[in-house]
This record gives sequence, C-alpha cells and structure tokens, in this order.
Amino acid sequence: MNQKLSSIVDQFAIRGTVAEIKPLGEGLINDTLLVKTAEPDAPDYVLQRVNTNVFPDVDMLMDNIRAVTGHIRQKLEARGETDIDRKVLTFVPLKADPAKLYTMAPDTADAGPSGGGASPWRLMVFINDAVTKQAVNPESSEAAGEAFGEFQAMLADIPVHLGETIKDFHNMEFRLQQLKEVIAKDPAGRVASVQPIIDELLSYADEMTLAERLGREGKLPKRICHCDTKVNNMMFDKQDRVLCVIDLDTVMPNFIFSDYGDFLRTAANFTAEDDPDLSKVGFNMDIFKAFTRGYLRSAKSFLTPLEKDMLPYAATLFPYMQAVRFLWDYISGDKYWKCRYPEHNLDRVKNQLALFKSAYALKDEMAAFIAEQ
Ligand code: GN1
Ligand code: MG
Repeated sequence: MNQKLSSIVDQFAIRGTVAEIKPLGEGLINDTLLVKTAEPDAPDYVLQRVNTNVFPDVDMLMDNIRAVTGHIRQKLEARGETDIDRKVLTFVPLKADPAKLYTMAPDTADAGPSGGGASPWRLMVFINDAVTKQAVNPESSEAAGEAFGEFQAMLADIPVHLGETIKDFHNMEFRLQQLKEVIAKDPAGRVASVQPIIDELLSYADEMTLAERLGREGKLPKRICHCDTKVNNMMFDKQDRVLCVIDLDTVMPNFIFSDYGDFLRTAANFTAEDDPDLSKVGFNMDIFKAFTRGYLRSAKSFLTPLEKDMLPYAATLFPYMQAVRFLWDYISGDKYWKCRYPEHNLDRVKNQLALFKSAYALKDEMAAFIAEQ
C-alpha cells in the first residue's frame, strides 16, 4: 500500500483499519481514492486531494461544506429519515483536532502534482450500494430536478453565510467583462477570426445580464446553490431513487438559476457540449419538461414568482454563459479547459451558441409549460 496515502488516512478519526487504497472515479479536478477497511462493520472511505488551483481557499471551502452537510443532516433527522449516512455526505475530522476536516501533506509524483508544494486532503464516508449515472432520460431528469430543488429547499434557511469558493463564478457581467478584456489584449492573435461570433454574442449582452441588474435592485435574492448540477453529481440507490447530492465544492450563494440552468445546459442538449456537428445540437423539450416538473415540485416552497417566471431565462443563460467562457478561453490561447485538438474550444463555443439559440427560440413554449405547473 502507498505509505504516504496510508499515513494521510491515519490522521483522520476513522473506524476500522485500512486494508486497501485505490483510485476511484474519473473526476478531472480533485484526485479521488477509495479507502477500504478490513472490518465488515466499519465503513469504507473516500480520500480526496483538493485542487487548490481551482479552489484556493480551502478553509472557506471546508467551512461551507461543514455548514451545508450539517444543516442537511439536521433536516433529515428532524423529519425522521433513516439511513442518513447514505443521504448526506459525512466528512471525517482529524484525530488531533476534531474541529478540522482536512490535513496538509507534501505533494509527491505518485500522489498529487509534483513541484515541491503541499496539498489539502480530506476524507469522507463512502456511500455503499450506490451508483452514479453519466447520461439522463426523462425519468432520471425528473428525479434530478426534484433532488436539486430539494437540496436548495433544505438550504434555504441555513443560518450562516457561505463564502464564494470561486469568486463571481456564475456572474454574467463578470464573464462578459473577462471576455472584453481578453479581446482587447488578443494574446493568441485569434480575435479577427472569431469577430462574427463575438458580435453575435455581445448583441445579447444586455438581455443576458438581467439577473445581475435585478439583484442590485433587490428584486432577486441569492440562495445557496450547488453550482455544478450534473447528473453525475448525484448518487442513486439500486432502485434508481436519488440518495444524495455530491461534489459540494462549488456550493455557494447564487441566483437559483445556476442549478436549474446548468443542469439543462448539459442534460437537455441533444448532443455533447463539444460536438462539432452543429446539426445535432438542440434543446430537448422532453428533458426540459421532466426536469422542470421535478424541480418545481420541491422548489415551489421557496421560489418567488419572479424566480419562477425567469426559469426560461435561466435555461438560455447557461448555454450563453458557457459560450462566453469558452470563447474567453479560446481567445486566451486555451489556458483553462483541456483541449484535445487546436480548435476544440472554438467547437465548444459554436456548439453552446447553437444550443443557446435553440433554447432562446423555445422560451415561450417553456414559459407556457411552467405556467401550467
Ligand atoms: C467545468 O470540469 P467540470 O465539468 O466539472 C467548469 C464548469 C463548466 C464545465 C464545462 C470549476 O466543469 O463551470 O460548466 O467545465 N467548472 C469550473 O465543461 O470552472
Ligand atoms: Mg464534478
């Protein structure tokens, strides 16, 4: 067994003894490992190295996670749920300091990036007999909508203020500003070749920054959102029921559109976000309807009429924002997203712009469906 990893695990207050540590899943941001214990009655654990390039403030990150998981656990207990350890993530404290949920360890080539730095590591209880899904159908979209709405509903009355783990992550005004700044610098000499796309995107800028303006006018609240609402960020049991929402690093205050719109951006596209064949791109109303039905069932307890009316806007906002972010990265010279070929980011831009226009054309149909719910 890798001595470094087992000595990290040893710092946490686990039950049982470590029998095996092996890689888990295919996350691109954090390194994730499964820690198996020897005793049948002891839980297994998930060990994770937090990527501090993406999440620089690990204290804020873990404070957020502690508050969120603690609050959800209280709600589940209060309503008499059973099997709670499978319905909310449980992070394990350090033996030496029960108030701390992570430890720093030097980076080595076989565990984390080399380069002489150190990284934070954390440990959580592994949820057994659970599966994740990579693709959606209307049934799982409805379940996902209900689960993400429920997640926001449970956190609607959290008594503490959560920090922004990625500053201005879903702030449309900021994302447009970032784009304009890189256009002015043109560091990779790509601006001229994408001028028509820039013009087209910027022609929607006023309309798409409506949420920020309404926020400033005090008409639109920020609530605790998950901010990475993909179907693979939830665990299902063997009967296909949602157990819990995972991957809590981006949980932070935002307009509720984040969770609603970003799920539809990935799930309701007829094809992958980087498919260069634009004839395959389009907004799938069956997925939209199923997800919206599930979401409204659990979110109606807290949504204001304005938030509800603006859900079609949210469905268009996220493809738009993603097109802006991909274009920013393309013009920057492909620094943020991994690219498998030179025009990969540009294909992503065109795909998301096409999805945006498809959703935009369906806004009235979406509004009519929402009004009936
Ligand atoms: C990144 O890598 P992934 O899929 O978790 C990005 C999201 C984007 C997505 C687009 C922290 O998410 O906001 O929507 O790429 N996450 C971050 O593929 O920037
Ligand atoms: Mg993820």
